[in-house]
Amino acid sequence: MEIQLWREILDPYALAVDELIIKFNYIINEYRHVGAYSPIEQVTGRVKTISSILEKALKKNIDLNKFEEKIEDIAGIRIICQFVEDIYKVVDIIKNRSDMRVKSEKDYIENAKKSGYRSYHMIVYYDVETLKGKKQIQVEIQIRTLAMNFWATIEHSLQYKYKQNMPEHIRERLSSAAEAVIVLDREMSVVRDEIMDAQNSFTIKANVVADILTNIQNLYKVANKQEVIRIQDDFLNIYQNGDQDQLESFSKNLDKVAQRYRAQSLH
Ligand code: 0O2
Repeated sequence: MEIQLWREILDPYALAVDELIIKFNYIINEYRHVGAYSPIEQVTGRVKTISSILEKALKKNIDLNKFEEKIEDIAGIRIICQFVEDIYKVVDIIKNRSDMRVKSEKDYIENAKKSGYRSYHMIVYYDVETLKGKKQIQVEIQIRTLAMNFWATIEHSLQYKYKQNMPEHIRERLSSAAEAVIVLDREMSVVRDEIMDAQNSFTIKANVVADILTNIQNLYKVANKQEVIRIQDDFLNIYQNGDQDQLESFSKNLDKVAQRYRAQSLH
């Protein structure tokens, strides 16, 4: 196949990956903007290179005329979560969306691979719009924790280095590292509620502070400068003593002041 033709075939896959990265990042932002904990920590994506498509087709005896149908991971999205519980939340989010249709799922967390590999895999159908019209793309979504991702990344590069001949002692090390990852994820789940509380209050505080600063900035344009400087000093005092309740009530009062000025400016 000519390189130009490959490009024409693979471009919609790149579009699907780009769109999905934006959409999953949007989910992260939606959670954070309401001060809630996001089950998605990070999202990345890639389109398989022509050489790995050819390699996979050769390895799995796939007819090149059917590679788009048979190779399900030409477009790949990887979602990283902090905790195992989050993975299943993300799976539900994906299942409830109207822009993706689940073709198949593999739970390599409940049923880890022999290598020790753990992740949740979903193949979804996703439509993109091109000049030639709508094109349905298959996308592989891998969902895993930070710890699982660390293991898989190292193991993948060792697989690449040794191909089929990974020395037994390295295989054993990887296997015990996989066990350690299970223990680590389990330990993290135990402290999950506390970690989430800490992260939530951090996000809530950041949102309140952003609201206060926006109000102060806007007031500076319309209100008495001395008064705004006094408000700013009050804010700094409360901020320094670190009391969240006081910060929130200060923000509410400031909202009222800002509203009063807005009302005045209308008269
Ligand atoms: P690459 O280079 O990441 O694209 P199967 O026939 O079931 O063995 P299949 O159909 O490819 O394999 O599906 P599966 O098992 O769901 O694996 C799909 C992808 O998951 C792989 O893509 C890897 O990215 C990842 N994966 C699966 N098993 C392992 C493993 O043991 N270690 C690591 N590090 N990753 C794994 P590719 O195309 O194999 O590779």
